[in-house]
Amino acid sequence: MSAPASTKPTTDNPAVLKWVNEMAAMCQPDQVLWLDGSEEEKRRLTERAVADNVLLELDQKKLPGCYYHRSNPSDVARVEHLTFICTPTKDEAGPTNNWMAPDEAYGKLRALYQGSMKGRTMYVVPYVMGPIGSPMSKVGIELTDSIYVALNMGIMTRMGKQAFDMLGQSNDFNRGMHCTGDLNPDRRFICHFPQDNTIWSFGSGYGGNALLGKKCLALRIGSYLGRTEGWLAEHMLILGVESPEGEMTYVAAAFPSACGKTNFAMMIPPKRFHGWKIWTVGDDIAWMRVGPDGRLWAVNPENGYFGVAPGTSMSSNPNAMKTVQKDTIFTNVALTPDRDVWWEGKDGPTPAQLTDWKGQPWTDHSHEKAAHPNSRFTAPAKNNPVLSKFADDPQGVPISAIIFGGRRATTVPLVLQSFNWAHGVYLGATLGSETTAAATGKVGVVRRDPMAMLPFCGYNMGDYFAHWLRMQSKIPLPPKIFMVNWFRQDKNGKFLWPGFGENMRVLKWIVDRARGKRGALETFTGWVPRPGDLDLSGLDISHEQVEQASAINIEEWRRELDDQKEFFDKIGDRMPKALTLYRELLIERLKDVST
Ligand code: GTP
Ligand code: SPV
Ligand code: MN
Repeated sequence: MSAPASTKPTTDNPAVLKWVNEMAAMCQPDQVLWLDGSEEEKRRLTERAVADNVLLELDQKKLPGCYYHRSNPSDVARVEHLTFICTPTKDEAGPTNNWMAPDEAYGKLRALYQGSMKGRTMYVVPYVMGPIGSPMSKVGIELTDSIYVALNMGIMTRMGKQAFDMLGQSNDFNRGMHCTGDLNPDRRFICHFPQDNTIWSFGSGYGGNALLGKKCLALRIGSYLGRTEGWLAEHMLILGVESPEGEMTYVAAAFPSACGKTNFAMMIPPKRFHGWKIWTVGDDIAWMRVGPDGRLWAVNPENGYFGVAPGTSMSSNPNAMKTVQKDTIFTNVALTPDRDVWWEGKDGPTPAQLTDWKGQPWTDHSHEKAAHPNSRFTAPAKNNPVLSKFADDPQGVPISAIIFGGRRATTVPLVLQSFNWAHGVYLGATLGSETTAAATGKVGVVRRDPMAMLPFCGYNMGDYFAHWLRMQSKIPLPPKIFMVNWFRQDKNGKFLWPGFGENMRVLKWIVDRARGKRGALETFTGWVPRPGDLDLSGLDISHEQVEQASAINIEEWRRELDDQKEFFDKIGDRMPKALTLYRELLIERLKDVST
């Protein structure tokens, strides 16, 4: 088969050539291929991936350009315990990150990389994170021996020649080294060197561990650069809300992994909101900086969606279903006998027979899940029927509201507005959420996941909070800050709030508040909608249920504030005083409420 890309370097940038040569000398691949991002190249890479059984061709009539991939069963999610921030001192990485000294990490991984690509191809994947021509955008180069990673990077980033055009002769690019290795979790390391703008990943082919532009560069390295350069790299979706009169309001929202960002970013408002439209700018990551007009402007550094498949259906997220109809790679979902894909929660009857995510026969009597709970689709943003026309805008979009939201069965009400920026930072910093299948480990345990960034902050969490607090003085027209919880449960463990499209009702209140158009009730922990403020008409649930979803229970909050202390203590002396004082203030206010 002919080579799918060039074996000759496609740039004369001396820093790039030197680095690629060094890495190739270490890994010793049989061949080094430089990717240009063309359609023709994609076609040939795909052909090779199918020939190598890395991808399986799906029914091309039904799903044109779509392919199926199964990862090793031990390699299906991010691995937080094997993810390291390698700063010169442990204190710089802080108490919430795993730390390894840079020399030790380079040494350990160099030994693993040594000769690791013998008999394999090293793909040189140049890419841009952020819109082409944006002052916010960054160039990365990922070296990988995984054709699956190369193809996914082609969907998730602006991959190819334009990255070298943007880079020119500059040395300012992220150096991403990725080798699949033997996938033994004992030899799996995802190491970040913020000071060197470098990522070394070994032993995983999955998502956030291997697609280095995403969590590794856009968040861990990005957050470090953001602090140094005065901007914010956040685990946030970005959406535009358009009123029937055509008024646009942009909102950014941080929910932890598998807690509803993609769904919220593509939401279709219910009938009651006739004439309202939601436009997606991004579904996972936001880079935000202060614009010349004093507002906070956001771009989505990505160019595609690596979305959770289970639960995605025509009723929960029709726009996502339309997005994955073509040119999509499905990973670890189930396969039907006629080469269609299936997952728990998809529309229609459950097929009687399937091949499950491990490649085993599966019947509808099986007790196992057919699709892995963290199975995903990789789809181009341009497939999204509600893609914002500003998604590629180099300036980004101006943010009027920031929302933090967790997965909480109790305590946290449906929606809450902070009193001011610092209180909003406090709400974000104390965000709690039940763990999900997006990372390995126990699912359903409440943990503190500040700003949904616990696994993604590339430096000391205390300094990150201080950076957020300091941003206030840099943003003359700051967004308003809110907190939401779609996941409150009743006594029987049933979700109280219907969620999905119905979240528009909450979003509408948020947009009105951000524009100063609607009233609210002050509680000790923030502003909440007054009775009647949330538009509930046409909603098929009882007012009592909405009340329960919105309730602020004093006993629960007492426990919550106790629990927050443990986390604040863990951050230690880098914890900003303003946040610990906020907690104490709330405890005092709580005394007034209960007496
Ligand atoms: P990552 O890609 O891991 O960052 O996840 P995400 O935050 O984009 O989450 P996503 O939108 O993919 O949703 C994850 C899971 O939560 C899916 O199974 C959804 O069906 C479910 N979900 C999303 N929104 C809601 C909601 O409003 N209510 C309820 N009950 N479930 C929701
Ligand atoms: C997440 O876990 O938040 C994801 C998936 O978006 S991954 O790319 O694996 O990080
Ligand atoms: Mn995510």
